[in-house]
Amino acid sequence: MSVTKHKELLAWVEEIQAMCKPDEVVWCDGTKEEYDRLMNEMVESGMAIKLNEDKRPNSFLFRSDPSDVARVEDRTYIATRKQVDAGPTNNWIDPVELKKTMTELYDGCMRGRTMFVIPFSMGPVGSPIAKVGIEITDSPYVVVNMHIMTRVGQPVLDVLGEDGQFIPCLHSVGKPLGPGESDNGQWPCAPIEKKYIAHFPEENLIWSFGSGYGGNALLGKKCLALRIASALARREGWMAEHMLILRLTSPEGKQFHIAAAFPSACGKTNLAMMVPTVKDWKVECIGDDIAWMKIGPDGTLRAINPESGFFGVAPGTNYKTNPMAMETVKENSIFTNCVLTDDGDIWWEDMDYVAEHGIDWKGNEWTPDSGRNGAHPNARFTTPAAQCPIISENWEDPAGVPIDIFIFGGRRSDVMPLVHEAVDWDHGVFMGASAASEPTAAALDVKKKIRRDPMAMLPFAGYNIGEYWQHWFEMGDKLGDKQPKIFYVNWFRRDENRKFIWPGFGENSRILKWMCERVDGKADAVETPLGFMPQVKDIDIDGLDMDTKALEGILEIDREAFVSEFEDLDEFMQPVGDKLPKRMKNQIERFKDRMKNS
Ligand code: O2Y
Ligand code: MN
Repeated sequence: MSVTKHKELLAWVEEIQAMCKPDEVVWCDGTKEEYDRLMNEMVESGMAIKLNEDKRPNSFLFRSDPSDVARVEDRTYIATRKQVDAGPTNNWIDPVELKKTMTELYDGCMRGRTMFVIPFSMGPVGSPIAKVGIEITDSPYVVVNMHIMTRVGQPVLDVLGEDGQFIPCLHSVGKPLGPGESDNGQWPCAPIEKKYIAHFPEENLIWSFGSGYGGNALLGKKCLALRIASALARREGWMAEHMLILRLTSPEGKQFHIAAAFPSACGKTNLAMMVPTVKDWKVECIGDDIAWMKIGPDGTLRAINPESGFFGVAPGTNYKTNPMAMETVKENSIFTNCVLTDDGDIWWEDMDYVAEHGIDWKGNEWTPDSGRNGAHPNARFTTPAAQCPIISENWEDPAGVPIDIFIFGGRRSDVMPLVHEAVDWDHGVFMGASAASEPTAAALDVKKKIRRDPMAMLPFAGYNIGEYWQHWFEMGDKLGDKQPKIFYVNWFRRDENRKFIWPGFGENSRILKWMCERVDGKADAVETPLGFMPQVKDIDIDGLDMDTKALEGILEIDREAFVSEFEDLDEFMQPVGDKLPKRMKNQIERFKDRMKNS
């Protein structure tokens, strides 16, 4: 008996089966039995390693192919009929041409493998903000990760009914097996020139080929929840953003909901589940990566986290930087490209202790003296959000939480002060659009000191970036007096010895407190050419071990430094051409004028 009567879905699955020619087809039910069965099979085949049950219960380690360790932006495409609709920030190929190329690659690509059909919901099943996707994949690693990152199984098919809308997501590792051939415990993938992460926003369709890793393969995440959803959100009048969501509760019990966008390597997951140092304020986590936001019946902007797990960067995560993540990954987690320790646990660089010996992410013996990293810098944990000790009890509320505050930011060792506030919505949109970060060691771009990453959406806006900004302006108009306040932060200022000036982590709660008090009209600020800014007296520094002069220093603005970046800003905006909204042009002019003349 079929698991669904949805004719369009059944026809699509048949069509893909005929093209990819798998040995068998399995419809995933999302149950624990299914998860355990697939994990057992992968342990048997040598693809997965079961970790020591006493150290890390029900947890597994995978090692990817060394060529398949991260998202491949150069091989990621937005295929729209007209190139202008993908815009200057996306790779573009004509959809007919791309489908032809990929169809040839997909032909017979699942031979010798099982084709899994994964019905999944992004967002609580049945929420008015949620969307249903169906991922077809030949990777059991993808299935078990999707179990954690999304809601999988029959309830999703029930919501879909016989004619509900779904987003088809096709994925193959791109390595068919010959008769009697097996992977032999090796991670299957295709060479880089055959990898394609393709999005067809005009058809709400995703085709991914050749990579089994993270954002390239777990298609609910970056492909659906950001690239396709951002295009869909614009058409339908909502927002799909690369933002964490947290709730901050004041000592009086007043709740504030914050959505914050930072480029990678700026501590998004750390902020999402921070332990605040500011007295009697409480943080609860709702999401660490993606926010879907719709205007609710009361006119407020309601946000849900469409995911149900965290796919976090492991290296650098420890009890100082992110104690709640460390607690979350204690069990029921999947680790990819970490060190296997001699006692059957996992380890990564900058964990709270130094492992003496282990097997590195490439499967070789490793000690701290080996002169190389044990874990890959983009090693990951996949872990259920429900296990986070400070997950909010409302994190799965289908109605979402009302957003009071947006935060943008970036990593800058100089120029950008600790915090500033937009004078109004349009100014805030400009702040987000011009956000910039210094490349980290992992992505060193020697030619440029800063990389613009508007709203942290540079690799994720699934349509023309100028139209994306216009959508932001229009959402502000619709929200009217219910607009969230917009702020910009830079936790990463350094002194003359390259030491961080601001202590960061839990101490960031002091800045969040000031923001909440601004929302409440209780905190002061001074107007500057950059926007509203606090003075030291406006920030709660009780118990903060920091020189007041140093804090004063990072709350000042250096107008000349901003003026010297005008050229970079113009260079970034110029390719947007006719699609650059008038309101953005206005903001750029006003910003320049304030910096030069006020
Ligand atoms: O490297 C990957 O495939 C993962 S990328 C990722 C994962 C979780 C959250 N954010 C990101 C990102 O690139 O923004
Ligand atoms: Mn992200």
